[in-house]
Amino acid sequence: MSQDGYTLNLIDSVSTESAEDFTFTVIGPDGSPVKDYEVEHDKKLHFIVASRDLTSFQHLHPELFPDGTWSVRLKAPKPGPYRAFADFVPTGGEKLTLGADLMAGGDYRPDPLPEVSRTAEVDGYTVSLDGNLAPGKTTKLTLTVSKDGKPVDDLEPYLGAYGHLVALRAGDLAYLHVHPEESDTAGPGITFYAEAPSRGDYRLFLDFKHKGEVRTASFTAQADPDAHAADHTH
Ligand SMILES: [Cu+2]
Repeated sequence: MSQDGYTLNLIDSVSTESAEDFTFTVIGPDGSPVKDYEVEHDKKLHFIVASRDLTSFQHLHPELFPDGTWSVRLKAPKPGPYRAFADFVPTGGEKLTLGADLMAGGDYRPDPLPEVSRTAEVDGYTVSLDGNLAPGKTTKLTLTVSKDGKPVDDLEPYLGAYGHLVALRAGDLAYLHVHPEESDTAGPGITFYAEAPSRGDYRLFLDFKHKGEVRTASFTAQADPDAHAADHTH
């Protein structure tokens, strides 16, 4: 929840009934809310809310008020525990990802983690995953979008790239660092570099934009110790 003297401070609770204003602050090393942020991937802050069982994922862009309060409309799709992540760069500081837990009241029925799969379907799109995560190594992942059996080569830029990938470890929801490869082709393949912290199961969420709409394709993947490290350094 805290890193380098910064803390994610969730203020509101979340409801399963209706979308409500959800507010939070990032408390800085001086004890007051951070008001100045660098723009990264087109936004000052990326807010991810995932259910503990990893069957629900929301990637949101809250509004910043001058006093350092962030606000976004938020609804939980079902009761139970969630983890929220704020991904940002405070002005003059380093990139941070802070997490905090929140709970949607009601009867919690966790769903099992979906089976490991190399393809995901969303709204008539098929997204296929090439490459493997590997514990302790950076590897290359390529996601390829098609529709009705045809490659989609007119993806639209979203957050400064042709796709945005978030990867979370099953169980503790550890957040992986993923970097898009700079590309000037608009699909059908979108390449990322990711490093898994350990063996185990992970859930990958790819946001991509086509014909004006952002969709999310979700995959369960296992970190493979035998996968080859990518020839790519950060
Ligand atoms: Cu974002």
